[in-house]
Amino acid sequence: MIDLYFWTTDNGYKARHMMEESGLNYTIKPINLKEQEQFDPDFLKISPHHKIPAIVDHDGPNGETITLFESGAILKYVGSKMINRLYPDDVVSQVSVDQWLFFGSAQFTTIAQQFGFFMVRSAIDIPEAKSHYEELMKDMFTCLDLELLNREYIAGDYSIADISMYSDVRVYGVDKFIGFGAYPNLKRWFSSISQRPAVHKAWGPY
Ligand SMILES: N[C@@H](CCC(=O)N[C@@H](CS)C(=O)NCC(=O)O)C(=O)O
Repeated sequence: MIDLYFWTTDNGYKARHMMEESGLNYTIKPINLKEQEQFDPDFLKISPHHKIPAIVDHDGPNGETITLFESGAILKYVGSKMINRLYPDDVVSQVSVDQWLFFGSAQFTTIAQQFGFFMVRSAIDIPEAKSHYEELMKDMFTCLDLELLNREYIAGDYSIADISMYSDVRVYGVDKFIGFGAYPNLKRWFSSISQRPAVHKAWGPY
């Protein structure tokens, strides 16, 4: 059994999407960020930088309990543990998945969060910050769209690399933010992943 420490944010949904794809038993432990629950001392023992998502696997390696934070690390761990692996076994495929997984975690979501902050949550309107992050978002959408021209999924077969980017494409692909008009391949990728039963469950009520 895996405990998933979750809240309804892009990174939270990445991990929940992964758990649904895995078919492994898991329980959602909500960490209400609006109530600052991420600073609870018990949660900080699991996730020292007060961030969701995090997991506790009570059936970890050698049958021992293991804790894990950082969405990319969680995707990789769960992807390696599941039966129909979404993290491949062979090194050449791993390299391909890893580079896009790290792009998803370190680049794509990091910029998307800043874009979201200045577009939605900032108490003051800063047009320069908005246009700066909008350009960066469009640049990343363009990159993904070009990559997906000749591939169904970002690293070949559907994998944790796709999961690492799906949530922010879902949140910011809508017309009021970036939109899909200039990115037909990314739109096709997004529609295909959106139809997966695991995605319906992951983005549904809990
Ligand atoms: N690099 C981390 C980022 C996680 C992250 O930014 N989590 C946010 C929600 S999306 C959070 O928990 N924020 C609460 C806080 O910083 O106190 C990951 O990929 O898991």
